[in-house]
Amino acid sequence: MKISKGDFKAAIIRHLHSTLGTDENKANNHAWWKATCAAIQENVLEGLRRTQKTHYMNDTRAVHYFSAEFLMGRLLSNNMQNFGLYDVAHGALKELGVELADVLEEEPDMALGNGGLGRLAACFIDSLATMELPAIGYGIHYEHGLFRQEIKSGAQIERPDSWRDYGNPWEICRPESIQEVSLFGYVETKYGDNGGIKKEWHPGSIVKGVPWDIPVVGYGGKTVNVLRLWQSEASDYFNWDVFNAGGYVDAQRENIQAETISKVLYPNDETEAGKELRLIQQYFFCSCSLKDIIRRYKRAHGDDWSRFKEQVVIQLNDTHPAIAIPELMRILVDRAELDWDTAWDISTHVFAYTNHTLLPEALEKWPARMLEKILPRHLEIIYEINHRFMNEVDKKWPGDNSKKAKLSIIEEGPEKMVRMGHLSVIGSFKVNGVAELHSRLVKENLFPDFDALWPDKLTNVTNGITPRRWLKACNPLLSELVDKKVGEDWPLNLKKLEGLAKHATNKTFQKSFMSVKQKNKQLLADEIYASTGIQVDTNAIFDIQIKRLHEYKRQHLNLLHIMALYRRILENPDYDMHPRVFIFGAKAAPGYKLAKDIIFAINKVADKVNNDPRVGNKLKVVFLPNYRVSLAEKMIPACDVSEQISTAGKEASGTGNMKLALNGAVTIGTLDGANVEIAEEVGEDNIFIFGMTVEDVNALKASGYNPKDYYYKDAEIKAILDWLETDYFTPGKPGALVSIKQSLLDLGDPFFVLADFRAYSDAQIEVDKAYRDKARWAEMVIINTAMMGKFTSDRSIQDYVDRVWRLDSCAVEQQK
Ligand code: 26M
Repeated sequence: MKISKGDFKAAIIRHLHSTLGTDENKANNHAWWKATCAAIQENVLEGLRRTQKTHYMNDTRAVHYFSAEFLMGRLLSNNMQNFGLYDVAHGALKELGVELADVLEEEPDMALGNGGLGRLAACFIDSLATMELPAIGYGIHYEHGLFRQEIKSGAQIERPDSWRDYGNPWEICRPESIQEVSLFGYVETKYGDNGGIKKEWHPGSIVKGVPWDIPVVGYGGKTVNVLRLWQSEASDYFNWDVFNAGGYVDAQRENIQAETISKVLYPNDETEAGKELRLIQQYFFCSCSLKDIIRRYKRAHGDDWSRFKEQVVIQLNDTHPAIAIPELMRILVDRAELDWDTAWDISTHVFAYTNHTLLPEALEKWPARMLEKILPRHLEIIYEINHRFMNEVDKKWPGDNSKKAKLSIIEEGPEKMVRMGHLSVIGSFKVNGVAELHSRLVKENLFPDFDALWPDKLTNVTNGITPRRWLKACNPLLSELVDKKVGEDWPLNLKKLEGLAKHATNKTFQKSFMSVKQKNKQLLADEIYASTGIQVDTNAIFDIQIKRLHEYKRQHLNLLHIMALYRRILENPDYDMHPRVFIFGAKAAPGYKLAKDIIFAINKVADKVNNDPRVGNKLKVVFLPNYRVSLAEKMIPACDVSEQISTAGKEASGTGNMKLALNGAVTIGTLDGANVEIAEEVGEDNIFIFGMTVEDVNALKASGYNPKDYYYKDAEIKAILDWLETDYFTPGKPGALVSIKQSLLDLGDPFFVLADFRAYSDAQIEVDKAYRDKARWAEMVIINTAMMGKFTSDRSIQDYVDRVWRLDSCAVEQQK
């Protein structure tokens, strides 16, 4: 379906007039943006209709991706690109006197996620549509996405994100598919004539789930799947008789404001326990989604449940949607009246679970008391699942009570807790980690006994990223160069990039490649100036660390090294280094005090360094506020050095590492997460690996790590940490940065920052050397782009199809 520039121009004007009620003379960029979206949406909706019809007619097996987060970013550029209409739109707008780039900037990010996990979900649904796989994403239609970050006097301030304030041109409300969700109340046990017992849940509250569909356009525009997001609303009616009869009204009824359920995305925060609303959010979207799936299944198969597990596979993106397991059991046993074994056989062939972290504080546990209050029937079902599972454990390890305690869904203690990870493993037919190293650690450290019990259940699927957004769309200059060298089909077959490798030492190609990098650096320099007023030299090394702020990611290791460089320059004005700009983007969880202190410290060090005439252009430090998908798209193409410096064993995979390397950045990193696999792909000469391995970390921990050893033995480390205690960076406020020193010295440096400091500093010296050898650097950069083929999310999705989902693609009939 090719559209001419003239037709597209007419469509934009038509929408300006009849959708927006304005005209060419009055329209501002926002109106042009909306009209352009509406013109593209005509194609989107046509593709959506065809896809849904095709999937219905073919009664396809489909994957249902359950995720509390989808970090979609902007959609216009992506959708245009995928329909092959980017140049057409660009030309049409030009003739109307409008710059496409300005129009694209009008679109607010859809920031319905925290970071890696949410962006992974977005890349995956892009790949699913591109690969013509029948798939639907299910999540929450948050009114407010992740907070907008402002920096005031160096400190993070959180502001609400209102992405839908002026209307979202992509979403379609589907009132015909509204679902109802029950909460609270009590369970009645009924005794049947045949001696059987039946459980009846009398809810204390009912809320409505309203689905909003976001079309997901595959590359090439053939398949258009949907992301279905549920919004909560007050239910129109409530059957008071039901529980007046039970007499529990006052005792059991909870009044939650229905609208608050989907009001706001929870930022990854320290403690989850006690956050009732978070559990309600999870149950709300899982229950709506399951009912939606069942409604669709019944339309084709009636009450015959025997084919359900052939038609439906549900991928749980972390444990956030784990409550779907007892919810499906409840529907099958209490509602469909299947016997337990039949229901359990269906459930355990439908669910698969992805683990995204080993951090103990991030493993979800809910107080049993809280579940009992909000979802009394589900707690009973969880106990029943656990009871039967404990019998299985006893068969494998007869009489071993410590095994039972370790494996149980229920953690005993002063407060009984329900471990959602255990529930997920027990209720799923496959469990995967997100990089080779991480999956090994899931087997060896997190779930070793489950692995012994079910040796085929635990597996690996290494993460990936969509090359459509993360190279073609965000880096048009490099894309054009790549097109010329390896052909234009690399966005669908990223291994084609390997064709660049043979040109890696070619002087002319090196020059073209590095001139693209230079132009991208200039664009970022302009952005930096516009948003911070800091002027940076594009001949400097652009060294970038972009990710959520967390101690395990060790932004403070980067900061200590920056302070070391600063100190070396002050001590020796001729200190020999290539000029460098250190650029950060990071949001801290609002309740994570030390993370916020680290942001404050980065900004305070930046103030000092950037305004110290003794430093000149050698060193600049930039903290770009409000890091988000659309800002990442500007930073990634301009990066020379990619910082991937987490404590070994802590970063499950990382995906920013892949995006940066794909765009020709060289990684300085630890042997952690997918860095290990990136190193395998590019070879050890084209990456700077430093620091302790997982084994080193374990050994040091076992022998008793004392950060003070490093403080007293390494004069530079001591000087830097002591510097943090003075008022050098916070004039008149000594001690304002002391919490960082305290965490590293007095609180035991839980992420081994000091232990890795010297190795990191040495690796940075190697980076500096390599960069100064222009030919060597260009070769490394080209090899990095060339060898990223493995990390397309298309490969990840193919791995899921082969190892987990067993799914066939389905060609959507196209318009003649
Ligand atoms: C915990 C306490 C305080 C602040 C944050 C957390 C927290 C940490 C990790 C909460 C959840 C966490 O895990 C979920 C997650 O986002 N994991 C990320 O998933 C990505 C996609 O698989 C991986 O690439 C990242 O390595 C992994 O951290």
